[in-house]
Amino acid sequence: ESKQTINTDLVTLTRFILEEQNRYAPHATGELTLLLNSLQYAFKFIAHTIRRAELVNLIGLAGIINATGDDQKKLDVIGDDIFINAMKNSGNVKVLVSEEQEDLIIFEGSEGNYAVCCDPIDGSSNLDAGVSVGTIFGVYKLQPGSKGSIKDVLRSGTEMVAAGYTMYGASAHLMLTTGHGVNGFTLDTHLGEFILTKPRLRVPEKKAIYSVNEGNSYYWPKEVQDFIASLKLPQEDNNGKPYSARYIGSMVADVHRTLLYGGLFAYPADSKSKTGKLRVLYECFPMALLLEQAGGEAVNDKGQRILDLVPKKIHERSGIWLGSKKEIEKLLQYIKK
Ligand code: AHM
Ligand code: MG
Repeated sequence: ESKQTINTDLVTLTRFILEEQNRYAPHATGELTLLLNSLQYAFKFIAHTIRRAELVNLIGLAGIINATGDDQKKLDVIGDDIFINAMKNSGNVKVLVSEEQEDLIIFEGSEGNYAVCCDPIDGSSNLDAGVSVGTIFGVYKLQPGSKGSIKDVLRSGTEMVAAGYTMYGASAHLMLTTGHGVNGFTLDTHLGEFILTKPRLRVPEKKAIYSVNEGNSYYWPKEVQDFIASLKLPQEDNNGKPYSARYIGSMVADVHRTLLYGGLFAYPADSKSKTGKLRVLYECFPMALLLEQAGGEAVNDKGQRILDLVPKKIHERSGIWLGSKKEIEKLLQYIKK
């Protein structure tokens, strides 16, 4: 006879955020707490929309055509709309940077004190194959006295007050940091709540996994070619075995695996993408902050700390290497040679 126990004292994201505020900022206004609530609404809405997407399209194919004859909006655009509306209506956001919007958005009616940078659906080329995609976000507090301007976001990553991502996979997984470590939540779709499932997550110190688009190796600088080639040789610190390769092609999913299992994820600059592919404000910074807060590291192709970069434009790109501490050490030894 099996005894089933059920946890009747769940830590929901809302509870967690309130408790964290009481612990670290008891005199805070609670504005960031409200903003994080609006963010979780956007994640739930996007998660729900992605789950239904294929079926909704199938209905379209079966002959029920949109009355106006419009093309069905791509999920990228829908995700962006959901995110912008959630931030606009939160009342706490003054400035928004979205990968899908060329210009910075300033919410004129808002009295909010925060700026949010986001990639609403990262990895969207994978969507049709049902591969995990995600929303990446980073939050700045407006500069003192600012009424909302580009200066509120052209700042180093060390100044972000919160960052994370939600991966839409078998479940929706939210990884969050407010500068006090990393905590992981899983969406219980029936409760409609993110539940704390990975408290105080730490990235393993080392793991013989590398994750990079090797199809670009022809374009890589020599030292990157040599470094990755070196990982394919038997390793003293890996029972004499070479590294394993893992590459999903969806940053959120590749970083999620790296956070949980350890290893190295990279998207270096190359002769085709001279400044790299991934964007500083809403791809590199949030992931770098998460990795550091979990005990890992994130550097650019020169070995400089990602979080110390200061972008000159909102869609600036950078080469990036992130992962377990020991794996980044190996890289640094190599590029300093
Ligand atoms: P996107 O923002 O247009 O979706 O591109 C970002 C994605 C990342 O999720 C992923 O790490 C990378 O592009 C994969 O690029 P590639 O197909 O060149 O390997
Ligand atoms: Mg992206």
